[in-house]
Amino acid sequence: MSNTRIIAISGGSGSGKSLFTQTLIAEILDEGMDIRVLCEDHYYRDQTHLSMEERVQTNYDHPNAFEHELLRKHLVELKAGNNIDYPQYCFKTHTRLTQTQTITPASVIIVEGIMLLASPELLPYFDIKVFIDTPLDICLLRRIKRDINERGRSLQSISEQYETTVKPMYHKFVAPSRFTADVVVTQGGKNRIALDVLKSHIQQVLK
Ligand code: UZR
Ligand code: MG
Repeated sequence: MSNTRIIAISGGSGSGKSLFTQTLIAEILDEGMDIRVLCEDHYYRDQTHLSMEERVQTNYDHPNAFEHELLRKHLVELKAGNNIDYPQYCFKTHTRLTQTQTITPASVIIVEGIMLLASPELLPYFDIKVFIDTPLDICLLRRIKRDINERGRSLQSISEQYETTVKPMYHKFVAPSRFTADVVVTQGGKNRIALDVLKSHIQQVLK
């Protein structure tokens, strides 16, 4: 499987990366083609050894919050045609679950996450680098809704995290990583043209 294509989809938290990726994947699977997705979020470092207070204070918007070395290894394994044990992460407890999920190789792998293009050690693995460029106010509104509904957060904790890490780290790491991208997408998961362009590229590869 050495001709495996790896597509990275990055952008700020709440930019629409996951929606963009899920829409693309669903449409490709619908057509009976084989593709895999890995979320960088699953590679957050386990915080079991810390107290809840320390876990809450961790900077999750820094490249070091992720075990990129494991993600890199997994990309190497999938490219070599081997299965991987995909980690599972809980945002409510900030811990990695003990069970993993087996992921088998495929010709096209999409990796999605905030710090992918800000990590020089990962860049050589990506055949196509996509940056979802969404204004920060739109990202924040989405993040508020999602973190309350899916990640067990209060408005107070969301605004504190936003001021202390999300916004400064976006400017420090995520925004500059846009310049490493091959494709910059506006309007997030709703950009039909960008979805169609990537989809036809993937269909070409999978043919
Ligand atoms: P996406 N995050 C947490 O809030 N808790 C964790 O245990 C791990 C991550 C948040 C993280 C980042 N930041 O902005 C976001 N903060 O998850 C990335 N603060 O996830 O790209 O899906 O929005
Ligand atoms: Mg997401």
